[in-house]
Amino acid sequence: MAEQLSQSELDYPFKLLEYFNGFRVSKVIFTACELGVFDLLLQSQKPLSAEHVAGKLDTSVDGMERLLDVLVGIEILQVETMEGKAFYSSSDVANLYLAKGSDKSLHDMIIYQSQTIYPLWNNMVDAVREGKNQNEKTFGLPAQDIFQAIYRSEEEMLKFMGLMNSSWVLDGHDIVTAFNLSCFKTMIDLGGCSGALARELAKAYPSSSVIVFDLPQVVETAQKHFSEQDDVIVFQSGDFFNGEIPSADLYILARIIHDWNEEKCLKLLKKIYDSCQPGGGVLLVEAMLFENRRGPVMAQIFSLNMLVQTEGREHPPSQYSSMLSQSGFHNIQVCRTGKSYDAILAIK
Ligand code: SAM
Ligand code: ASE
Repeated sequence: MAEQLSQSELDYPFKLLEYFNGFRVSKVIFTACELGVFDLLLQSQKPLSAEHVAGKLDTSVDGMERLLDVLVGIEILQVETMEGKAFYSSSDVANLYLAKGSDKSLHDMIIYQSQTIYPLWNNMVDAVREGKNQNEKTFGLPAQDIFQAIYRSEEEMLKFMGLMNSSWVLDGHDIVTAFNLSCFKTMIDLGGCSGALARELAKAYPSSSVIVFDLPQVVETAQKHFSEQDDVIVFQSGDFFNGEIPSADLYILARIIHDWNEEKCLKLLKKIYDSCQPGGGVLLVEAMLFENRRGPVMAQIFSLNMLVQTEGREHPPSQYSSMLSQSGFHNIQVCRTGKSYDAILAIK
């Protein structure tokens, strides 16, 4: 007689199928975003037929109808039927997060995932086998200089900066208020990229001055494409490995430590310690693993992403504390925000 399977054994393959399908769900959203479906639905202000969307976006009607139907199935779009014909519309939240242009838009994050992360993850088997990034195989670029690969063209630099910029839509405020930083009068965001987190800092601490420090081409691109009228931050060009680091009360390193191997991290933290005023501090911002590394799943996935794209990894708090104390810092405090990114503050 056949063995009786428990309910969880019966459910298990369905959970697996849902996971296997994850990449297809991602592709549906990426495709809609790249074709401009969410932008068109936002502009039109009224529900549109598949024919209308296909005509405007220059696609096949059949393909567009199937795409729109999945988007309804995964509850990203809504549909109503009038005289037997389907009309599709975006919800307010889809308009806010998926269309481009709004303050809260995640459009640039989706484009980067679709065009850069997805091809890199296609080489995950090799990344795991070799234990190194796949920039060379994926894009034909040297594996050693990770930012040479990330910034392989002006267009790629803009896309990466768009990704970095959009991450702080969701977590920026929680990060800058994780600790009371009002005692630090000059703050410098090392590798601050487009300045998105720095602007959150300047908003939360209006009596502090905030500088974004990054590579010269990045600063140039940030000023050209990401600056705001009456910007509350200033930009400064430099190289934190091979040049001088300006003096400040607080150094912010957001998603920097996880890019590099331990030797480079210690070199950078010691250099910051030497430039830092006594009583000054360093704020690390990263997606921290649990101490036993058993989660959060998102941080574990980010760590695999660091494997395919960089020379770094995600760490648990004790690893950051250890690097900070080896560099001379003390009073190390950890704050988990409950969102994707967490903060660690240490004092000289
Ligand atoms: N801190 C930003 C954030 O979290 O949104 C950007 C993080 S991004 C992963 C790393 C940043 O470090 C990039 O903006 C890059 O240009 C910058 N960077 C890399 N090497 C650098 C160097 N040697 N000196 C200064 N900045 C550097
Ligand atoms: C880096 C952060 C990222 C370097 C390369 C990166 C991210 C994507 N590529 O410091 C953002 C966070 N991770 C993911 C998987 O989206």
